[in-house]
Amino acid sequence: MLIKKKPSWDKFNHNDVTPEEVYQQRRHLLKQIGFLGAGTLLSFPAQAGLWDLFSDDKSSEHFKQAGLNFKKQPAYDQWIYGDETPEAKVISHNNFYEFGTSKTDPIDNAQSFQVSPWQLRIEGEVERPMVLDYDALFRLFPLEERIYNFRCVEAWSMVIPWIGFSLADILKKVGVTSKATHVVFETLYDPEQMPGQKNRFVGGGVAYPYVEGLTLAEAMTELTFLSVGLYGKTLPPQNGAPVRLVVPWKYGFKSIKSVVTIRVTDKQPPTSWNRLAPNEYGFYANVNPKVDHPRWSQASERRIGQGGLFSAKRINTLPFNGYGDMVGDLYKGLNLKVNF
Ligand SMILES: Nc1nc2c(c(=O)[nH]1)N[C@H]1C(S)=C(S)[C@@H](COP(=O)(O)O)O[C@H]1N2
Ligand SMILES: [Mo]
Repeated sequence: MLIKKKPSWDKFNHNDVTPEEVYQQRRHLLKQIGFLGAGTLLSFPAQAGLWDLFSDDKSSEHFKQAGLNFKKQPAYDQWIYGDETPEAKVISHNNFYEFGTSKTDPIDNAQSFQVSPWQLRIEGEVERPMVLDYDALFRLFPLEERIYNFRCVEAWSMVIPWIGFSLADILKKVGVTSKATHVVFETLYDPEQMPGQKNRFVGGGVAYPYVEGLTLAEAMTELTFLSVGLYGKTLPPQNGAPVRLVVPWKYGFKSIKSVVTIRVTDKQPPTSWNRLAPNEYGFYANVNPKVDHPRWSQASERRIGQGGLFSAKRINTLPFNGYGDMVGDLYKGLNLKVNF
């Protein structure tokens, strides 16, 4: 399948995207020749060299043409190259209620969404507040590619190759004050562009702007990612362009899209889904197969893009979505059934 498009949100000029099969085959080959196993043994330049053997990949050129590069991060890849959910699924099966509540509404309704100019404010309990414009999002910090498992509270999941940087990089740059305990995130509020913000039936009853929050410790942990791209390209609008949070050990609703404000605070903030249905969606929202949603089990998940034609493969859900070794310590002594 040749995915050919040049939508308005695509600010960095590029040509046709590599046909998906070629991309997958190349990754399969890398896997076969032990690129990933070797990745832990080889120095980074050696890994990069090996990757370059296959670098007719237009999708990474997309970033390169803009003078941008990203470093692959095998350390996070319990999900190896070749395991990713097909790009076509990642960009067409979305939750982004600002553009409508069905899975295909975001791809259908978000294509003219303006992502540039953009301003991301970092404010509140910080020593040096900052405003990042569109270009700064891509240039201020070294970009990394990380393949993360992504688990929606609705019990479907995908494996997604994100590009971005750790939220901690920004927080270190602005310097949080001694009062800081939590971090709040807000999506753009622009009802003219986002039909769901104009009409509560389209927007699923959420009070906009969409807001999310983390504890400071969660925000500072390396795994917490600000994504500006996926599959080697800038984010499509339906996935939260130009910048969105990715918190892979939490249910997907924590991974707020199209962020304009990051505010460091001294108290736990209200969050969109918790406000709407507090008995169903907690503040923590850590992926937990042992704590069911009141209306369905969380013990397993449908892996989108894998399995048969009509039914996705069902796999067991892991505590903290498989990232317990990296984040479990954050919750020592906390009752996860009460603090769901
Ligand atoms: N602003 C905003 N962010 C959002 C949402 C939303 O409706 N609005 N949906 C959330 C939910 S429920 C999920 S599962 C993920 C989906 O991300 P994806 O479409 O990139 O897979 O985005 C999250 N971030
Ligand atoms: Mo979700």
